Amino acid sequence: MAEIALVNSNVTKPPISPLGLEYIAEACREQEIEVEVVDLCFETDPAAALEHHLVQADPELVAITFRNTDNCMLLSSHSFVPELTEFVATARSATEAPIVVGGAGFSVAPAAIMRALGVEYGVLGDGEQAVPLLLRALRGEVDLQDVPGLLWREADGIRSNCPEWPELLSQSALRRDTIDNALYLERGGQLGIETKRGCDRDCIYCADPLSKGRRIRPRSPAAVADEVENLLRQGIEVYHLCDSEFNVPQEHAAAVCDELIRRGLGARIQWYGYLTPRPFSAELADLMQHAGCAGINFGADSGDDEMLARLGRDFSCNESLEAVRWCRERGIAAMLDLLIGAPGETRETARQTIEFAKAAEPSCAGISLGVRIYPGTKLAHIIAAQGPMEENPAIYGHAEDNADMLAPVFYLSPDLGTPQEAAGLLSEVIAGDRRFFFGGSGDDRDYDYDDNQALVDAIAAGARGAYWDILRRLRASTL
Ligand code: B12
Ligand code: SF4
Repeated sequence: MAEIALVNSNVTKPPISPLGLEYIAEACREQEIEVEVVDLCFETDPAAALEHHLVQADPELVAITFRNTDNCMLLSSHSFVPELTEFVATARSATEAPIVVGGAGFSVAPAAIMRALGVEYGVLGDGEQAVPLLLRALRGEVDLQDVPGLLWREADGIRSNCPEWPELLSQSALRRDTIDNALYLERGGQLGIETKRGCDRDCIYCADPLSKGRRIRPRSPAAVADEVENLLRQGIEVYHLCDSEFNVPQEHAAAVCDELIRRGLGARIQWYGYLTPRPFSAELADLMQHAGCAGINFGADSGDDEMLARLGRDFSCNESLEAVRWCRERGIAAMLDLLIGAPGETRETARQTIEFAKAAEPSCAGISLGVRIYPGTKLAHIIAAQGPMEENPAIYGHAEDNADMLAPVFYLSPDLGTPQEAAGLLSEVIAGDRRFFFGGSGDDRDYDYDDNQALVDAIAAGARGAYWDILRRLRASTL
């Protein structure tokens, strides 16, 4: 019998290891709480497996991780909420234990998910402190008010505590031995690791500062390197950083690289990460290369400085160009992630963005058409000020009965026309340039990683790395 069943509900392929759940499992273990990880990802019948494990484990608490509310792509929108609803119903029939849901997906729309699922508890933000404390609260040892980030039900509605965003997140070395990480590498092509949590930037569309905290909480470089060594012992050599932005702040990124280099790990591992074009420098690119960095996904967003300012970004197009050049000179693959269709976007700025990306000569570029709107962001406020969503011609997806934005809903600047017209315009400007990926296009330009068979097959055949890097090598026939 386990005290807590930790359930991974993310079953899309290629598989991404449930890093948050693994970190929570380690935190529980440190407090001598017995956990059973119920990973549904590789099960042929996930619901039946869930029922079987819960009946066997008979836990006091069922803790379900919910990573993505949807695939966040306007052209191929797919919500994961119906699947989660089914898993919750199965858990209900298998055990009388209360259910708590958390995770990156949960944290972008917590109250809405609580209402949609009817679960007793939810947690916005970190789970390492919250899950063990919730167990103690259920035993009457502490109050529900003591559990950071907790949402729970009372007669008059859903109550919530503020998250604490604690500094002390995971300074000690994590063992990373509660999940079958070798299997995730074999089927998923890389494994996640965090060097910090949180982001203090003001990009109008982004939910990360809300779901991960605005306070940046770096881990000690030694703890990160220890964790890499623990994973290397399991044969894991290819990683994807799970920081919102690895180079915010730049000094911490450099310190992590220094530590990896000092231990000689740079030559033994390959890793990828998300970075913002500022702060970046030739020196950081050097360090990253020596520390094993194989590729960087830059959130460049736009090729128009006024659009960047409207998006709340704090860098210029020139800085994106320079960042890509520094990578090219050092053999680090660089992807430019572009976001087209935000408020103020015109056919001209969209065209300019594609031309800018071509001129930057990245290894590849990805186009996200339309902006997913999240509750609590500046973008959501801008749109609310334009009147009811259902009457706003720039809103696509679920505009009606969706005030909490749990169902996928997007903004697309009216100047671009319908999503199909906008896609047509962009395809025309891309003009067959094979470096460009197009989210949700449904053809070989698609870089939606949700149930992506091309990736699954390439990984099964031995490809490793970030998915955009595998896809670009596939397109260039270098795999
Ligand atoms: C790195 C990353 C990727 C990498 C993953 C690499 C890897 N090996 O892990 C790649 C590029 C592959 C990727 C792919 C996708 N991603 Co992604 N990704 C991220 C990112 C930056 C980090 C995720 C992460 O691991 N964080 C670190 C871990 C430790 O945090 P965590 O999982 O949130 O867990 C903590 C808490 O949430 C909580 N918690 C977690 N589970 C539970 C459970 C309970 C019960 C409780 C109480 C608490 C709790 O405690 C944990 C520890 O504190 C996040 C944004 C972010 N900053 O989190 C986006 C993010 C999760 N991704 C997102 C999306 C949309 C996707 C894709 C669907 C995109 C696509 N269409 O292809 C795919 C899905 C792939 C898949 N199979 O699931 C969105 C989801 C948004 C949403 N609407 O839900 C996010 C939030 C980015 C964003 N802002 O848009 N992603
Ligand atoms: S887009 Fe990047 S830099 Fe901007 S708030 Fe989100 S995580 Fe931070």
